[in-house]
Amino acid sequence: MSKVKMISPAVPNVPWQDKPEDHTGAPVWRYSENPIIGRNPVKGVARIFNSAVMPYGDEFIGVFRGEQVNGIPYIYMGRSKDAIHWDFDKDKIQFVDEEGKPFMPIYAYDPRLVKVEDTYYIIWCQDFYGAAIGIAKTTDFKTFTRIENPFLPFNRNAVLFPRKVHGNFMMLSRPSDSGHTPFGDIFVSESPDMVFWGKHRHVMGKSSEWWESLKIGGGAAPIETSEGWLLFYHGVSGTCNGYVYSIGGAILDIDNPSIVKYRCENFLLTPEEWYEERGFVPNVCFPCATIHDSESGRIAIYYGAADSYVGLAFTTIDEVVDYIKEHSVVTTSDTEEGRR
Ligand code: BMA
Repeated sequence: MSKVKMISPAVPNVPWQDKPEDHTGAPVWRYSENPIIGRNPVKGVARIFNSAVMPYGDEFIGVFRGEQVNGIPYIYMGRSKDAIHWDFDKDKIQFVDEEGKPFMPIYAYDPRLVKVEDTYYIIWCQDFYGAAIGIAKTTDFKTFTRIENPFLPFNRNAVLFPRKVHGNFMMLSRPSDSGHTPFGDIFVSESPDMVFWGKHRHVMGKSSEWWESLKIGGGAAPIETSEGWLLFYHGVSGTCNGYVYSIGGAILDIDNPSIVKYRCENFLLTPEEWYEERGFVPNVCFPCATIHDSESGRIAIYYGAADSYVGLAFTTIDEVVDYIKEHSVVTTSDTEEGRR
């Protein structure tokens, strides 16, 4: 039994592999059979990466960034019995507007999938006169109704919290430019209805740590724990050979998530394996989801690798929270409420 509690359902069939005995370093270890999704996974789709999955009944469901053979990214649905082997729909998700009429974005990438109360929300990056956030909702994974775009352009990496805080939906995002943004901090915004967003607060910015010294962005939906919201995010370093994306960890205040309680100065996972270092964009570990079991404390992290594959890594709630706390460095911009 874990000493840190995850306030979420039990998922006894969470994918899992024990930590290898010779594992050193951060308390996150890779699945030995990575990548779990290889190239050309669906006819007409060259690569699947940066994708989000979650439990659904006794099985699993997910929304996947599928890079079509014409280079345009779209979102595809997948289902799995074990959260490792996935069956994908042949066609991309067909979004409709509130009247049920077809309403497709020009492109859609980096989807997150979060259930709040009885509704599943898909949040992604799309064109809204430049890179911005799109959202759709579904209750049955058959009809996907787009709702109002939450933020003005330019923005990326929107991540919804799995429950309301003080009666409001909460969403992280990363204001950006429309290109390969060389800057970026994580902000949080609130909404009473998923339409009107405000009360914007700064959560945390790039840090002086080299691995996240250029920009950061939200990753998986925060996990509610007895210590606060556990956030796996990405941190980017700008090298002379391009960006390097690593996975970081922080714990946000449970009642006021704009306040960072702990932030790990070390990365939790950084590109080391061939499928992370070699691909369409080398040196990318980009987390988008976790599956976690509140009974055993096991956490499976899903991350895009090198903009080409999906990788799976594991940790436990106790190990990762202990490590983040032991190696925590927070600045004033992390711990303040972030309103200026
Ligand atoms: C970011 C996003 C991600 C991508 C990453 C590395 O700006 O576009 O989808 O994984 O760059 O290319």
